[in-house]
Amino acid sequence: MRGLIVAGNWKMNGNQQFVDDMLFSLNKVEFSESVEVIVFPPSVYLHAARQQAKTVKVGAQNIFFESSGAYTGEISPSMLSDIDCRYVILGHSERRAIFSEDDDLIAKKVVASIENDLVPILCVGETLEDRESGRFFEVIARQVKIGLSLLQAEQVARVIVAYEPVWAIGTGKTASPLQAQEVHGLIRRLVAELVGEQISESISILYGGSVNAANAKELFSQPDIDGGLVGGASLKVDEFLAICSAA
Ligand code: G2H
Repeated sequence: MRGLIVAGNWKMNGNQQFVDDMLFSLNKVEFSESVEVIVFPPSVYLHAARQQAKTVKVGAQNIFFESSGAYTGEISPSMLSDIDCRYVILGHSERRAIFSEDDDLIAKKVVASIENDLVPILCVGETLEDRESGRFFEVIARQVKIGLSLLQAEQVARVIVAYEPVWAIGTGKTASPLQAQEVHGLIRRLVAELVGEQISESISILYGGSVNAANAKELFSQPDIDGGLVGGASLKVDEFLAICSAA
């Protein structure tokens, strides 16, 4: 039985006070055992957040694939392991669009994270243009196939996939539960073709893109939607907790 996950991607928001306040509030909550809650602060706050967090897990929003070296500005998978942060978001559409990350680079990060005992959340999703052309699943399938291409089958079982249609990110437009379910089902079928049904049925596929307290329950009740990757709404503690309760 796959787990439900609510992941709060804080992006480049907040400050030390925000981190302290959020973790103070989250630490008071007893989350249902069936839900895993993870927050993703900016990297400068990761260590402090990891030390404070009692009821939620903490992860990073990005890593580089090398372990160490002359890569100014980057953090490595082993550094994350070192501070016991076990999750990392990879291939977010903002990384793809603003920082020109391509599928091959993301694949290297995915395998490096697995080799360092991290759980990668591999983000995939189509632009509005891709959706309107009707060929959106070709784009998503390419992102999934290349993103997982450097892994052994059993390593794929440790990956979380997040479907985040670019047209729904931070826009207030959400994919309808049926639109999202359609893509999640297709992703699961594709993973089954790549590595077999057993692994494909075991991995969590999260939905992301303007998830909020009002739409979470219906999205999360779809058979192939195993929780959410939440951006803007994860910055407001009451709304984030309502989303966690919907899972
Ligand atoms: C998509 C999502 C979180 P938001 O980027 O990854 O952000 O919920 O603000 O659309």
